[in-house]
Amino acid sequence: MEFKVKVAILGGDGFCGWPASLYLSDKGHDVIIIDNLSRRAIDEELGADSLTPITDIQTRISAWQEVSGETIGFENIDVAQDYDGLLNFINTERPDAIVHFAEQRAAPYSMKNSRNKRYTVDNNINATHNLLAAIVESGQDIHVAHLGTMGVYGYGTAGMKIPEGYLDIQVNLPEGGHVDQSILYPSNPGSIYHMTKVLDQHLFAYYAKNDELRITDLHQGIIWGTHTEQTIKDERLINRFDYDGDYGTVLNRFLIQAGVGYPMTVHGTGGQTRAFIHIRDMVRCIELALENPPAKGDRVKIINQMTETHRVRDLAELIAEISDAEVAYVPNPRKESAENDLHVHNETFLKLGLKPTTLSEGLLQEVEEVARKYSDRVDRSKIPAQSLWTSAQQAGVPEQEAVEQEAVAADAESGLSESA
Ligand code: USQ
Repeated sequence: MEFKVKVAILGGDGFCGWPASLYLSDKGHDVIIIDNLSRRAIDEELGADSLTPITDIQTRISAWQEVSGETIGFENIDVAQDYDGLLNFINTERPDAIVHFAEQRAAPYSMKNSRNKRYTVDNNINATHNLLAAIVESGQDIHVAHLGTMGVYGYGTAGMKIPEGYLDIQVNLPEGGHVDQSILYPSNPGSIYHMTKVLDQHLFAYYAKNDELRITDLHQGIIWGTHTEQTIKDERLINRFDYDGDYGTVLNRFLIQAGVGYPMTVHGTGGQTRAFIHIRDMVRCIELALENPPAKGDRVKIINQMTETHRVRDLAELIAEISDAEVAYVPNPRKESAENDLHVHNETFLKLGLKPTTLSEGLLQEVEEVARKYSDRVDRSKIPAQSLWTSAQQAGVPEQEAVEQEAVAADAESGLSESA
């Protein structure tokens, strides 16, 4: 039997939410977007803009109807603030599933100042908790698929592969013998933004246990790419592409920097290794997650949504080779390990049929072409990353030295060494 759901996409106007909404609609699911358009408001606040000229949500939706014949619903609800609006929506529309993307997702933005830290915590935690409480109050059995992050784990291990969410441990008993347990993998977030996804995990664990909510938490790596099969069908459907120092993510930033002749901004030594996934795989993963929900009463299903790992400087050097771009090693504005290895279990999606779209010259060039096409929209003053993680950095203490010392201290405290 064909699998079709009525699905609400919270945050469906954003970088992941929009292509996921189109993909699910294209596959015949009944999609309703809930979004308060906060990402567009933050663009205005930052004086930054998507590289690609995104149209307003109404134009997006009517263009999709014209192109595909499919209807996507839209409601402007602030799920973090308007609990009654959210509950009313759930009671009226009775979705089978809700995909939760409705969180402030930029680590640098979250670290800029205390206002942004507080906004990120208030917004993200309230959004998640309002959703869970509203589902319980509605009395409905709705599968929640949440976009979490690989960053909840930190980016290092005590020498093993990072598991999909849970760590099997043996607790030694004082009277001898031991008990076996499976616990949430110890968290080690590197920013207030990543911390909110750690806090989300605990809310999910509680509601899965207490109310038997069916929840999938997708621990996603860094997205790269911009177009999907659907967003490329019409320019009015184009996805956003962030390149600024707050919202631009590393590989996309390097590609646009290469595209407009700006030296690629490698932070520190570029020894940071991170997990990556192409945007076309992300949309597929969302559908696979919806098709494979946990059963009622199961613990939260945690899946690592990533397909490959790369070291930041290797990415810059690869792009330099294929495009003649320059690499600039800049002082790291963040407090993070200068060098780390990263090994990750990601079998769940592979077993469910995901065919990874891995880094290839063709795909890198596709993004660089997008950068060139819209290069007249680039504001070069928005490219440098200016959000500093610590007060020592803000006070101008010799930056690299302070960051490295603090990173070493943070690793020692966490007990999870990130150094190779
Ligand atoms: N980096 C550079 N140069 C740049 C930008 C970043 O060297 O111009 C470095 C950063 O210092 C960091 C790494 O690249 O070591 C990744 O930075 P990023 O901005 O690409 O990614 P991050 O801040 O971790 O956040 C992004 C998304 C977030 C998602 C996360 C997945 O914004 O929503 O949760 O990736 S993950 O990194 O796996 O935790």
